[in-house]
Amino acid sequence: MKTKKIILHVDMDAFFAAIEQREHPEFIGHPVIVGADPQGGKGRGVVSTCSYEARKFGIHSAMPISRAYKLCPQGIYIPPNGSLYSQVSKDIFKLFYEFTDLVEPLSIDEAFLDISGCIKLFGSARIIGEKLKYRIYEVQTLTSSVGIAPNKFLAKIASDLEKPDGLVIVDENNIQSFLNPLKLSRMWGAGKKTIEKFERFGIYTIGDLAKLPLNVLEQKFGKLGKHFYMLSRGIDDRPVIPEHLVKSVSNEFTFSEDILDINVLNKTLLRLSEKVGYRMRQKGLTGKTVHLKLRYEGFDTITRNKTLKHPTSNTDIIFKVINDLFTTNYEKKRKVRLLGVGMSGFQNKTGSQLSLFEQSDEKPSELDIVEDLIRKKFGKDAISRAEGLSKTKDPDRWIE
Ligand code: TTP
Ligand code: MG
Repeated sequence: MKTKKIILHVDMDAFFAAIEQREHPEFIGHPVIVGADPQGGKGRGVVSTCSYEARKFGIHSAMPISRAYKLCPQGIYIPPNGSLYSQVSKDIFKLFYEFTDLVEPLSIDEAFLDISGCIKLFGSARIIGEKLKYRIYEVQTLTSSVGIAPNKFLAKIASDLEKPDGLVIVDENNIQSFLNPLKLSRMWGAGKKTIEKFERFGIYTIGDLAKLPLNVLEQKFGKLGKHFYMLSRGIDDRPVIPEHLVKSVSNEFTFSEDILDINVLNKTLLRLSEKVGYRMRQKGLTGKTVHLKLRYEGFDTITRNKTLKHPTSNTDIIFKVINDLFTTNYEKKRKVRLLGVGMSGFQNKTGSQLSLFEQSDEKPSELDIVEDLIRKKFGKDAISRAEGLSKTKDPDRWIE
């Protein structure tokens, strides 16, 4: 018999803005906007996030900063301090492990915890949710929102329903009535176009969707039909994958201003490839699949990948593939907000998954070896082939 799962999703409230309010108590109770410089309404770039006080003015993440300024000129505008936010994030994640080792990080401020095995120890799911929120507040003076449910899909919806400082528990006997009134945008995988398509059929809520038979959904949405069928009934079997089993290494970079300059984009891709190559080599890993993440102005994001014949951790090879992926997929003249490089399809150092006659490109180049030594001695950022990049990058914005 399959044991019942209990999944907890935790997401920090107004994360970057809340940290700024904590660091500057005089900002508490005021609209705080973290993002690009508004320059009196003429600024370029976007809002990273804003405090709940600022949300009352209609401001939200990814909104042009000039628009935010029009809506709330009296707001407190702050540039992001990425290294501080990364550190706070790391410290918060440590607290999750006080409850379970089954922690899957999702982003800088959210994670899934599989708490199925520790209910007895703590008493109940609700007690775990309350304790976790309390610990985060006790150590960090930051509020978080928690959702607890029989699966990831429901837990993630639940954590968002009563933000900020929310705790929502989905009763396993009332899943359908929990889902029925919710908008389709809550469905993982339902983008703008899909929602428009549903609306043309008079489907507006998850409850409407749950009335459709599987064959109709498959006819209209192909493979995604089954996915929507399952989710609209609250069925989701995805396991929580703990960090040490996450099978990829990636780094991304968010520009403080959206970028058109192809030189800056290329240098950033090289820098990211170096970082990923370095981390792979430190872990003794080689990988076969190279991933590119490309986010345009306004949060429109694509991911592309290519699988190599032979596994590698060689920076030159990673960069060459990334460069090819970028050149083929980048829509010229579109401003870029974020770039990411990743590797997956790992083999370990002994090449245990390599077939006998398969040749490995594992050998790091001489340059990789020298650079790794320098990094070990002087720190991760001591050297980069993307020379000159330091002039254009804002080091606070590296998020790993
Ligand atoms: P979110 O968890 O989406 O937002 P939030 O924590 O600020 O607010 P909420 O209470 O609604 O959860 O994202 C976490 C952080 O990631 C956020 O504080 C800033 C950053 N971020 C951006 O920089 N740009 C974006 O467009 C988004 C959505 C988030
Ligand atoms: Mg958040």
